[in-house]
Amino acid sequence: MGLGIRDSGFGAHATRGPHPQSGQIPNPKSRIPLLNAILDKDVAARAGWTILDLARAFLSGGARFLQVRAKHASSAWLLDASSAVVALGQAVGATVVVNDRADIARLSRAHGVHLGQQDLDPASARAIVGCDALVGLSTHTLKQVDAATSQPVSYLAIGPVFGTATKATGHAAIGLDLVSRAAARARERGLPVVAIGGITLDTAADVIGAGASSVAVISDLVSTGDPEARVHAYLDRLSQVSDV
Ligand code: TZP
Ligand code: MG
Repeated sequence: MGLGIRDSGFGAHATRGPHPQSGQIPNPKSRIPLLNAILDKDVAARAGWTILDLARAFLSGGARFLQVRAKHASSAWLLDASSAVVALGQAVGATVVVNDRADIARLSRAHGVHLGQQDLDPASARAIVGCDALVGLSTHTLKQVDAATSQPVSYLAIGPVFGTATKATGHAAIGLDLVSRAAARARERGLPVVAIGGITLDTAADVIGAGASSVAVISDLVSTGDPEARVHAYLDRLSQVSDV
């Protein structure tokens, strides 16, 4: 059984089966929201926000692709929070994915799960969330990008693009050139690329210009104290560089 995906905002990606085929999606840039607004429990708390209030602010600002991320929370907390964010997202047709946890994604009726290289492999995660759900996978090198394109994934993330204090990735900043190369390779296989790591309002447009379909942002969205306005500013700026 799938997750009962409604309009996930990803077009063809939401219905991607377990075996993605090359060229299935001719223009990935048209099928993924430009901003992936990440609700990180720890970053939110440091900025004085609860996950739910921050989700409301992101959605009010126009974000339609959220990820719930809580590395140090209990399973029970994550399920409650994810379920609540999914309900908020449903009201406006936003896509919500859960970081790391395919089980929580399924139980919360999220649209999918975002995996890291150390999490469940995409096929195993998809066995939990279903063939209609989104499965995203973080990558840090072209080798990982190439390996990921033969996995049952819906999108790839690549990063850190720039230096970031939010996560000790163990990888040096990859820069825009690698974003371009990763996006080109992924696009050949019909997969959009979400770029992540150290992205700010001032650099987001360049990242999209380099070929990413979407920018994932954590700390910069809470950096001004007005995340709703910040999200709005990102969408405004990104709509000017997007070719869709
Ligand atoms: N994966 C690679 S970098 C990163 C993750 C989760 C953190 C990005 O956070 P920020 O605050 O947008 O730099
Ligand atoms: Mg992970």
